[in-house]
Amino acid sequence: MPLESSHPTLADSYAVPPLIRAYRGERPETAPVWFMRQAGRSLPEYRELRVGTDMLDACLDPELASEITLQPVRRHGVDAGIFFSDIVIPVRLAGVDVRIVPGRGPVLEHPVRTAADVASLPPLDPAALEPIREAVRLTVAGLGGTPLIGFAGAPYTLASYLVEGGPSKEQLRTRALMHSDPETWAALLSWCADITGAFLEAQLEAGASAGQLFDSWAGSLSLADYTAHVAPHSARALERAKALGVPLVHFGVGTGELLAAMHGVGVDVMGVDWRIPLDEASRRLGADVPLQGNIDPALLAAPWPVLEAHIVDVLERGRAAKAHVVNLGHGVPPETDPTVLTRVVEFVRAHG
Ligand code: 1CP
Repeated sequence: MPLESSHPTLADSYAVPPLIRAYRGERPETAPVWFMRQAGRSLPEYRELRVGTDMLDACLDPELASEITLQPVRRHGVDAGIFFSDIVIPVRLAGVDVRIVPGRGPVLEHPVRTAADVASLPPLDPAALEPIREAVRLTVAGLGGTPLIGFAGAPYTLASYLVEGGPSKEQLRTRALMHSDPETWAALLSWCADITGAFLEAQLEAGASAGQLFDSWAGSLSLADYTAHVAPHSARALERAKALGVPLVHFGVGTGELLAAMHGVGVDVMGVDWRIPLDEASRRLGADVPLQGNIDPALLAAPWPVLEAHIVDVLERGRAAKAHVVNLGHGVPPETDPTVLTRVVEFVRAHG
């Protein structure tokens, strides 16, 4: 079902969308807004569609993935769709046995922990990405003038699931492998960079207007480890996307100490979680770097006046940067009342 707003006039069809203008460092009339994890469990229409379909199967069904991507754009009127998929999709498409366990996250039948495990990781056949390309084409057509953001997991975050075998708070085994067997580590991260880079490239080539690299768990690394053992692989993952000339965003959780290094892998925009204010992030990065963030997701459950005061503060501090795309500091919590998200969009449109 196409969106109601998908009937651009001739003039509109030549206009650059506010999101892309902000990613390029301009300040559109109001700050663009979208939410990480805007598709998914906070929406009753999503829960209804997903009944009886496994998470990764849903991602690989082009019609379903496209419809789920469009749902939050229709409901909230956000400035972008984020492609409905998952960071482990390229792992699955390479033929590795990974599942998403409801309420938990990605889980591997056989964790990847030794040199032999890494050596036996299969390459990703580009043809396997066809359901992703097809879903993106359908979604871009359905979105009309609203841009689609493609995404991929960064090599470190992806590797953490492979090594730990599932979600992990501190990635102890992963960080131990990094130091105890640097050669195996480098081979593992190169494999991750190749498959995740191909996943992102496929989305951009099929029509996504921007790309976001999620290094969600990089915040558990020291700056020295990030710089020596991770950043070069993240840069490699982005190489092919960079050649396409679309704006690229980099985001992690708890990465206040890593912001400059993460920007240094060659992205245009930095996503910031809720732990440091945007004016401080801008001080660390330099005022010419556009920022994305950083409403505390916890406050979506607070009384409106509390949330509103927080949003006003985020908008004001965001003025320190050259441009600001409003978002949360991490994903929408599953139990969020979706009407609150719509109200946030309306408030930002009126005040941002
Ligand atoms: O049954 C379900 O609905 C499963 C829940 C779910 C959903 C909706 C998972 C399992 N993944 C997704 C979709 C998803 N994953 C999207 C697209 C939807 C959107 O943003 O609107 C995106 C961008 C992701 C990316 C993703 N997956 C990240 C990076 C973003 C982040 O939140 O930091 C990570 C770390 C994952 C792994 C993952 N997949 C699913 C879960 C529950 C997790 C996190 C588990 C953990 O805490 O380690």
